[in-house]
Amino acid sequence: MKEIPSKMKESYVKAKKIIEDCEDIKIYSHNDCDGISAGAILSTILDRSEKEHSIDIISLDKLDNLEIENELTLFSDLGSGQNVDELAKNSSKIIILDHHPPLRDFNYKNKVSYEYLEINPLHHGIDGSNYISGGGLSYFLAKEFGYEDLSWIGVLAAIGDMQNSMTGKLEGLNSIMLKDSVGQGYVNSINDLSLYGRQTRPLFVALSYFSDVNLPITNNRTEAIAMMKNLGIPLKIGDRSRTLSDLDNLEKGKLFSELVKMLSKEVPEKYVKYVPKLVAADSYEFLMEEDHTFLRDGSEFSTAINACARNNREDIAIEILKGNRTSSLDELEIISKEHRRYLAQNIQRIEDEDMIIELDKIQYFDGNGIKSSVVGTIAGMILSYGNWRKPMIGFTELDETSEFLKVSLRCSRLLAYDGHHFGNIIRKIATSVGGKGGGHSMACGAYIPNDKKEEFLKIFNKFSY
Ligand SMILES: [Mn+2]
Repeated sequence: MKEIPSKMKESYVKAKKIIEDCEDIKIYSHNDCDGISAGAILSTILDRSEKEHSIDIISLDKLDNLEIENELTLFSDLGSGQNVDELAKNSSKIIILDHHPPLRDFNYKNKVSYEYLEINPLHHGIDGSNYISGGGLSYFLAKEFGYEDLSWIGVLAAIGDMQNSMTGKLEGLNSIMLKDSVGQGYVNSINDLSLYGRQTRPLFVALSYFSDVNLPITNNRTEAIAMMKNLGIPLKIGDRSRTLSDLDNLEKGKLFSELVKMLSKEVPEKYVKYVPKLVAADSYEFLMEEDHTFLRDGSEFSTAINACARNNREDIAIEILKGNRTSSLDELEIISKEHRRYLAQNIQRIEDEDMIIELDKIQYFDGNGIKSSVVGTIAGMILSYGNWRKPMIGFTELDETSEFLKVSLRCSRLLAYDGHHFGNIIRKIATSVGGKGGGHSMACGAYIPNDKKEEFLKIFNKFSY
C-alpha cells in the first residue's frame, strides 16, 4: 500500500482541525502495548500543540457509561466496539482512532447532533488485524501535524499488537509508517532469525526458548550450547555472552539452515512449507537506542511496555515513550525484572506440579491464583512443556468476587499458518456457554461464567479444527 485512502485522509485533516480548535482534551486509550503507544503519540501531539489534556489508560470494561465531560474526548485503540458516545452531550466532540470491528458505520457522524469522527480502517475495507493498529492510526494523525519523528512509536505499537505475526512483515498501512520511520533514520528493518531476545538474551538462552515446535534445544541450554559449538559459532565476546544481534550474516545463515533442518525433521509433512517462516522474519531495530539494551529491539521493547500494562504502571510506559526517561527507565527495569520473576515462579510451579492436562485436541492448566493479566503470557511460555500440536488454554479467577473466569489461549504459529483462527473459535465457544471472547489467531482469550469451565473444555475438545 502506497498511501492512505482519500476518505481516510480527509478524516485526518478534519481531526487535526477539531484538535486545533479545542482547549480541553481527554484521551482514553487501551491498556496494552498498542494502546499505550497510541496514547503516547496523541499526548505528544497535544504537548507540542500546547493543548491542556489528561490521559487515562483503561481496560475495555471501563468504557460502559463513561462520563463525557471534556470539550474533546479522544479514544485510541478502543471505542469502535463500545457505546462510548452514549453519554455525549450536544456540545461534546468525540474522535475515535480504532482498528477493532466497528459498531457504527462510516456515516454515523451525519446521524448525531454532536461532533463525531471515527477513523477505522474497516470503514475503508482495510483489515485491522494485520494492516494497521491503534498506534499506527495515531501515528497518521501525528503525520498530519508534521510529526513524522513519532513513526517509531507506531512501529512499536504494531509489533506489540502482533500485526506482523502471520507473514513476518509489516504490511498494508503499516508499511507506509515503517517507510517513514526507516526514511527518517529511526528504525532499521532487516530479515533476521526469528528468536526472541535479539539484543539482551544470550543466544543459547534465546535458542532454548524456541517453542513453536519441541526441538532438542527447547528448554535445554546444554543442547543449545552444543548446537552453537557444532556450527562453529563462538558463545562469547570477551566475558559477555553473544546475543543474536552480535552474529554476522555467515553465522546467521548457518543457524538458519540448521534450524530449518531440525524443524523439517520434526514437523508433519503438511507443515514443512511453513518452516522457513518460523525461523526467519523481519526484525525492527530502534536506531536511537543504545546497543544491547531491551529498548533497541522492537519485540523486547514491546514486552517491557506490556509488563507495565500488566502491573498497572502505564504511567511509566508513557513517560518512556514520550522520552522522559530520567527516573522512569530505572522503574521500568524494576517492573520488568519483577514481572519476569513472577512469570518464572509460576511456570516452575506448573511444571513441578504437573499441572498441564492434555485432552484429545487441547491442553490446559488451572492457573489458580495466577494474576489474570498474565495468564496468557504464561500459557504461551509453558507451551514448550506441553504438546506444541495442540493449543494451550489457561484458566484463572478474575477476582474473588467475580462470577467469571478468565481464559487465555496460545498456540504454535504453525497452527495459525495452517489456517486455524483460535480468536474466532474461542469467541464462538465462549458465547455458547454465556461468556464472551475473541482475539488473534494464535493468542486470544475469553471470559466465561465460573461454573462453565467443564462445559467449555468439553465443547472445545470436540470442536472440529
Ligand atoms: Mn490494538
